[in-house]
Order: sequence, then C-alpha cells, then structure tokens
Amino acid sequence: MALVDSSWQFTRAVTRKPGRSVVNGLRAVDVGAPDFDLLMTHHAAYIHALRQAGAEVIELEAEEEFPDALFVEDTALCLPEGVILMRPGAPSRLGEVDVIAEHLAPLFPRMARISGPGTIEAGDILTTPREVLVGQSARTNSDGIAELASLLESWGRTLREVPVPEGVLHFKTDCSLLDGKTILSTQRLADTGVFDSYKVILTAQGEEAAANAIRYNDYVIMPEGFPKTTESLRQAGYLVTCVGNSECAKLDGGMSCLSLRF
Ligand code: CIR
Repeated sequence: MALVDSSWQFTRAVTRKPGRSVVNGLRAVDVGAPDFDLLMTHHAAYIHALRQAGAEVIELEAEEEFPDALFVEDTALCLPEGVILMRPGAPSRLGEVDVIAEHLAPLFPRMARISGPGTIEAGDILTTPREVLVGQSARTNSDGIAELASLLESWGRTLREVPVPEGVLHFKTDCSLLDGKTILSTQRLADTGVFDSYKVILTAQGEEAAANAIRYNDYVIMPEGFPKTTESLRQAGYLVTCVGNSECAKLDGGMSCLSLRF
C-alpha cells in the first residue's frame, strides 16, 4: 500500500453551518454584505465537493454569537499527532475556540492549546510533509508563532516563519498545497522566495484570489471564476472541482477557511 501523505490525504473534515449573523462577519474592505441564501448554496456545494473527494464531513451547528464561526480553519491546527487550538488575533473570534474544542477533542489522540499572550490563526499555517510554514500577519504575531514552535518541536515537527505580503489577511490567502512538493501561489508571495525549495504553480495575473484552494485526496477544490488558473492546474494533471465563493469572498474567506481537514 502506498504511504499516506498526511498533508493532503485525509478521511474527515469539520465544517460549521453559517449562521444568519454571517452578514456581519469581519472584512477588510466593505463591498456589501453577503447574500445569505447564495452563501448557503455555495456552502452546500463545498460540502458536496469534500464528500466527492472522500471526506466524512462532520457538520457543526451554526453559532450565531460568532459571525465568522463558519471559517473553522482558523481555530485549530490538525495533525495526525493531535490538534492544537489556536488563539485568534481578531478579538471577536477568540470565543470560537472554546465552542469548537469540545467537538475536536474526541477526534484526536491529543489536544494542546496556544495559551497566549501571543495570537495565531491557522489561516496563517501551511503544513507540508517536511515543515510547518507560519506567516506573521495582522492576526498572527511573533509570540503566537514562538508558542506554536515550541509545541511543535515537542511533537517532532519543524516550524518555519514566513512573510505575508502587505494587505493580505492570512498566509494561505495567497497559497495552497497541491501535493507534497508543489504549491499554488500568487506571484507576489512566490517573489519573497518562501517556496524556493518547492515546485510552484502561479495563479494567473488578475486571478490572485484563486490561490486559496485545497487539495483533498485526488481533488483540488478551488473557487469558481478563475478560468486561467483552473486550466493550468488541469494541464498540470490535477483533478479540479470549482465551488462558488463570491459571498464568502466578501468576508475575505475562501476554500481552506471553511473546513478543518484531517
Ligand atoms: C476573518 O476576517 O477572520 C473572516 N472574515 C475570514 C477568515 C478567513 N479565514 C482564512 O483565511 N483562513
């Protein structure tokens, strides 16, 4: 049997139903509130795509108190060795960690937690087979990264701190893992040299928002509306599924943010 690469071969995913309060979610630039019904349609398509890729999807109930709670990715780093609960840098998102912790505890062999004072959101974390890349952003600071580094060291993992381009919410807003050796990245992030030891496929010019995709088993799940990048991934041999993301994009959310995969 082929070895499993735990950075993109998974069996489960956790998602959270969007609450009505999602229309009040955080956003860097206000381009109008998301259309709730369309967002729900996109969310259902996203879950369908995960299932198509072989995921057992655990759908958590909506949390009206936390408008951004559908973006479950930011609350935890999931590894085969265990789960590490994050400490979001957005004050309105801090409480999301407690409400997800109880669901994650039974699914992992062990659980650890970033206790602070630093902050870190898992949207800034990209796990590859050989290292855990963590971007310092407006949400993730050096104290948060240092605390994660020491936890990961005790789990035998190496953390590398990396830059996040100015004005970009999270490190993974601009990149995704396509397989153990290949990264999908925007030009501006690749230009920092961060992926010099990887093979890089660039998003097409003007399609930077296509960079936040997920590799889940045989599939790359990416946002709809980026034909050039979709085509170059298909040309490179990837099996691509596109899912509508126009409404989550109004809240700076994309494919990775909507699930925890393990
Ligand atoms: C936020 O600003 O926190 C949310 N509106 C979007 C979070 C997106 N999460 C991610 O990129 N991992």
